[in-house]
Amino acid sequence: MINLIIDNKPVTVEEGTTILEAAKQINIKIPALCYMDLGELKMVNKVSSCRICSVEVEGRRNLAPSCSTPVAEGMKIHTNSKRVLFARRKLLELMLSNHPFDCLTCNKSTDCDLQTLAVQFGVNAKHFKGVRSSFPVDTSSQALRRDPEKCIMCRRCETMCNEVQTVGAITAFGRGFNTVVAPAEMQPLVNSNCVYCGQCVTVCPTGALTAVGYMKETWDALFDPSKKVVVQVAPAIRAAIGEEFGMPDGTAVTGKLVAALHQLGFDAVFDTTFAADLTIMEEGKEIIERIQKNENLPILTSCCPGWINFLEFHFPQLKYMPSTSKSPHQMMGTVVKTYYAEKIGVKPEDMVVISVMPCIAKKYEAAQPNLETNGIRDVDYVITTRELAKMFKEAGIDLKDMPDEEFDNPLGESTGAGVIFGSSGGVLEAALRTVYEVVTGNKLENIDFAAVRGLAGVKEAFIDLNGRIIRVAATSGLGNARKILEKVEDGSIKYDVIEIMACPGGCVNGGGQPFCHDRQEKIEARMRAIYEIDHTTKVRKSHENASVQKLYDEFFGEPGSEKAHQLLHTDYWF
Ligand code: HC0
Ligand code: SF4
Repeated sequence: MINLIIDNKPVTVEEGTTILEAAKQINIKIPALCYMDLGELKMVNKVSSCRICSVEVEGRRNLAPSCSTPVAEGMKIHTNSKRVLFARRKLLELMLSNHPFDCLTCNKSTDCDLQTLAVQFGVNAKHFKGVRSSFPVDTSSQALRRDPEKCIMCRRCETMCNEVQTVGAITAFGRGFNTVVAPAEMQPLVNSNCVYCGQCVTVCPTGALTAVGYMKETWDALFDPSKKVVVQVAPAIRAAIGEEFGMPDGTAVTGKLVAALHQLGFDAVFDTTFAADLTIMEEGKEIIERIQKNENLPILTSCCPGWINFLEFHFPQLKYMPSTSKSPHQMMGTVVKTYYAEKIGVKPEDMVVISVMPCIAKKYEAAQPNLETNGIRDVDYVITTRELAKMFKEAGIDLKDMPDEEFDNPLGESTGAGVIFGSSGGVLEAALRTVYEVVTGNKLENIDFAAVRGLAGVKEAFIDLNGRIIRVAATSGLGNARKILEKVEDGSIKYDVIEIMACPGGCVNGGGQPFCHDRQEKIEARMRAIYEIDHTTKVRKSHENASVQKLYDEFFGEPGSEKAHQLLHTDYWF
């Protein structure tokens, strides 16, 4: 153990601890911009490029970056001496001298770490004149927006994209003022292998990487009297949007969310979890068929578009493996514009479907040419949790003050199984609850598959289906997906079913969720909220969803029917 003194407070920490981490242990907060260490999520960036965390170490000539300087016995450290504070202010002034001053209109405003520090340090004017770097904004994609002039070269996005997600879509080019983080050969994003997982957005400290917004299109639809505007909300929204309104982490706000959406003016408020149950009926059927025929195994889940994009670029040879089921929100879009449109006597072209998703890749998915029915988009626009929170605020709606309301029928009923889709392992668990009962004809006594829950990168379980032992896994984070698929390919591991989610921890940690610094705690709280909803919901198995059963009776016939295949399945976009 190492003994040292920070700001006159003694502290004893393990060898190898950095000064920044040691200070944290005695509640001394050192500001930082490029530093990132997100615990179990295994996201670590210690490049010391911003130097904002510099501290004074007695006896050393230069200030030391606390994020990468290990403690040493007897060190005496000052985190807020005159010299340190002067240096931090100058560093911030230098950064801002090469930064567009458009905070009022930047969509990261109030969530920007650079802006927060500038306010904290009273840096409110440009003190340096001279050259500024100049790069065009990349608006080529439907999901992700790159504004390189706002980049402060913290390299968090590179770490996320290259090391955590192992996608390798963006990297730094050039030197000095000409340095820019961009796709290979400085191509626009749309020509790159970016999978739009949005994880870089979650760690970008400024507005350099943000999600493309569709709030205007959503408002336009709401104000258009000729349109019937239907909204659906993903499972993970209810566990996180409360954070934007000051509610404690992990507060489930389902009823309040529905009330707020009604108040915003949507004609019908449906639950993507209904469609998640529908997905289980379709995907469950595929799982059973492939297991019984013992072919094309493992079957991979297909509901995460970030993962499907990753498959396109990194494992195209495995294209036959994923289920052909559309993702739940796309299924919902199709069902709204066919079954529901017919029921209420409205032409599908007069309907607008908005999906509220914790995800950025869903924006890309919804725009894919093949995800339409009879020439009409299944889903018109996707907005994120953050965008919906902004719309509520714009309309003067405080979620905290809303009453509880129910989703509308007939596409609002869901089960606990549908809700757990929002957490890594949930799709698999929901599928197992149904597949087991359909195959064995027996009631599943313990429906909680705890082994596939939680933040671990790869989670495994075994289940006995009438004597055939099925081996399943859930993996989240594309780096973990890569490892597992490489083993599947080289035959060193055998699975029957694998759930893959692009974001570490699943949709609760999606690229469209509220920004947060204490990420691991937040994700765990959101996961707890999801499982609590499941636990307290009366119906917890997808095949017991009465509205889904009715949909089959009235419209699709049975899971896997010709009509179901035509409307609820797809071949992928590559
Ligand atoms: Fe998810 Fe989904 S669970 S991908 O994470 O499958 O975005 O929450 O809506 O579609 O249901 C996201 C979350 C969804 C879909 C569902 C799936
Ligand atoms: Fe990389 Fe995902 Fe960001 Fe694309 S969205 S640049 S794949 S981290």
